[in-house]
Amino acid sequence: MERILVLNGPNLNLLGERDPAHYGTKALDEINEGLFVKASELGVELVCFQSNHEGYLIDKIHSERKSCQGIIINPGALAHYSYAIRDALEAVALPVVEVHLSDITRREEWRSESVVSPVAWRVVIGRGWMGYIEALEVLVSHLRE
Ligand code: CA2
Repeated sequence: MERILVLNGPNLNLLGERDPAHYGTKALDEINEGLFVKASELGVELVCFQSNHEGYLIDKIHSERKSCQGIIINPGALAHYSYAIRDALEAVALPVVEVHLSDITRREEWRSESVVSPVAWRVVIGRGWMGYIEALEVLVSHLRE
């Protein structure tokens, strides 16, 4: 059975508390519950991890590199400047789907670039929580091609 690492970065633990116009109304636990339902339909195992700390996210990418076959990551604001996350994802050489709940290309200028995207196999933006489900579906199809 394939195992997929699902990572969420800074502040995503607060989802559902504020700013529904950008991020929707679901809490991260509810998004993860939806992902577990889809994972069971697809017959894959998920490991979900959220941290507000760049280094902990990098440690998780490293520690799961041999036990997971793919990564779904919403790096939060780290997407806009973390070359360390970018390098970690590139180093482990697993297929990566980058997810953003909001459409970062249609917000503030500083949000419009992701330094992670160049090492992602696919990027899903502006699809709300369903973006994570879409990410899981395309990643699993890709792994089974
Ligand atoms: O659209 C996305 O998914 C983001 O990755 C979310 C990040 C943001 O910094 C990125 O630019 C785009 C922010 C995550 C959470 O921010 C909250 C703000 C208010 C209430 C709850 C969460």
